[in-house]
Parts: sequence; C-alpha cells; structure tokens
Amino acid sequence: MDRSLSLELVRVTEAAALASASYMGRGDKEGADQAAVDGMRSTFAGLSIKGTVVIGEGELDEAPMLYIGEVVGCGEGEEVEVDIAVDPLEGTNLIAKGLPNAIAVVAIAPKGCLLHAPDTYMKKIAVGPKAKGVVDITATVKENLEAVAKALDKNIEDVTVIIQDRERHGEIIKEVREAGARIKLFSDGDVAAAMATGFEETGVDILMGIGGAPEGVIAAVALKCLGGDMQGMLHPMSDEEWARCKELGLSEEDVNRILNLDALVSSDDCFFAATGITQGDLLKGVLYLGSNRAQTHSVVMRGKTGTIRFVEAIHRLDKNETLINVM
Ligand code: VTB
Ligand code: MG
Ligand code: MG
Repeated sequence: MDRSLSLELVRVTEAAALASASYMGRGDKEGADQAAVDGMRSTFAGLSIKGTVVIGEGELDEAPMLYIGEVVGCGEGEEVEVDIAVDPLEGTNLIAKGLPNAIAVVAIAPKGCLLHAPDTYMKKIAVGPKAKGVVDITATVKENLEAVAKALDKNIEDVTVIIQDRERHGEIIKEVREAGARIKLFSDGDVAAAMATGFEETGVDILMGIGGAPEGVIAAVALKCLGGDMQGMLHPMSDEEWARCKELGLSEEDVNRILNLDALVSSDDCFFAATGITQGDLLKGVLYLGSNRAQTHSVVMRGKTGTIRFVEAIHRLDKNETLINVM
C-alpha cells in the first residue's frame, strides 16, 4: 500500500471529527453519529483505494452508510484492494455529554487481513511495545500485572491498568486492587484506552476488560502499528450475540479461540488514523478558533515502517466544500 495513504486517511478522520464535534454536549448521540458517518463517507469517496468495509456501522438494512460490505474509495491509482474498519464516532455517549476521549477512527489492511468480527463483546488485554509478548489473556490478572511490571521495570504499585467502568468488570477490578496496581476507570471508548497503552506519556500501561469486538479489531491495528501487543477472545453475552457468531459461521470452538494480535490483524502493511473529537488523554479535541476556523489533532500510523505522526491542522470551515456539504 502506498505510504501517502497515511495523510489521506487523516483527512477521513478529520472530516468525521469536524462534522460531529458541534454536537458536543447536546445529548444527541444519533445526530452526532450520523454527522460523523456523513463526514467520513464523503472524504472516503476521494481515496485512491478499492476498499470494503469489514467493520462498520452494522448491516446494510440497519445502517444506510458505511455498512459492512460497502465498497468505498474511487478505485483509481494503484487499485489496491483493502479491508477497512471504521468507527466514525467512537464514544457516542462521550460526545453527547462532552466527556473526554471521543475519537473518529479508521484502520486499513490488505484484503483478508482484518478479522471479520461479529457485533458482540470481546475480552481484551492490550499493552505497549515494552510489554510485548509478556501478557496472556488466559493467565490471572496478578500474573499479567507481574509480567508487565517486570517488563516495564516498575513496581506493581506503579503499574496503571485502564478498565471500562462496568459491572461486568467487578472481579477484574478487585483482583487488580488485590495485586496492588493502580486503576484508571473510563466510561466509554476502549479504542482510545487501548491506544493509550502504546504511549508512555498517557501514564497507562495495560488495558483489561470486555468491550466491543469491532472496537477490538480497530484497536489491534493501532497496537500493531505501535509495536505493542493485544489479545482478544470473543465474549457473546446474549442469545442474540451467539446468533451473530453463528451467522458468520463461527462454531463454539471458534468463539472460544484465543485471538492473538496476528489473528486480529494478520499483516504489517496496515494503517491506522484517529482524530480527537472531545479533548482526550492523547489527542486534543476539536477546537473552535473563531472566524470560521477549527483545529484538529490526529495520530496516523503505518505498520510497515512503524512511523507515528501527530497531525495538527487548522481548517477553514467556510472553504472546505466536503464539510460544508455535510455540516
Ligand atoms: C464497548 C466499547 C466501546 O461502547 O463497545 C462499549 O468497546 C459498549 O459497552 O468503546 P456497554 O454495552 O457496556 O456500554 C464503547 O465504550 C463506545 O462505543
Ligand atoms: Mg461508533
Ligand atoms: Mg464504538
């Protein structure tokens, strides 16, 4: 895949972020989500790829745009066939309430290289580059924390675990506390949380818990690019979720399989881009500067070279036709 795709991808997440950021605090999750989808989709159209959405906004009958199976991009240029995973607004609750860490995110890999995850829950564990290879999703919380502490040359008391604030995580939280590590709870957005483990300045060392499976695949691309590590296990929590697994042809044995990083994303030739919507730990949110200008802050990474770029951009809202059409 051409390296210039990096910057093209940032345009896509920037557009989604800019289109949805004005919804901050309005309590309108659906409106914000639709705006992000519209912004993302309109910029995708100009990309010189032939992409198929494999992780998207649901099936065709439930999502008018960026549905699973939708072909996006203009198919010109190199004619590379890619699989695309999108979450135009990761953290609809966050934007509705103006809480931190809502992001627009997209990941790309060669065709067939992203796990076609069902819309179910997934158990996840993620760490940054220094702790690559030392965690095991089947080990106890204590064992994993000890391994991470050793890899980071920290006392276990100095290891910070990021966990989504949900009742289903009661046992994990208890075990982390017993082991003596620190905890950072977050209300929503485990893609941003997983990504944070790859950046020392966030102060986050490891993500543990159960979140969305689609989000798991997207986060895996980020960690692949970052040189970190991640493992997942599908975790259907209802009959409906089991039915979704069956629809994808997954047997009980498949569902119980340990998905290491390569099973989640099987190629290094992948790209990941995210733009902050609300102010976050790693990415600043969309900032309105006045005089029709808005500032965005994004990260874009390429697995093949491991390059990580932070892109700060100032947009003229009155001049950008793509945005004018969707805002
Ligand atoms: C998860 C997580 C997401 O929503 O899907 C979560 O991966 C849903 O969990 O990052 P609940 O059903 O417990 O709310 C997010 O937090 C936001 O999409
Ligand atoms: Mg979403
Ligand atoms: Mg999401």
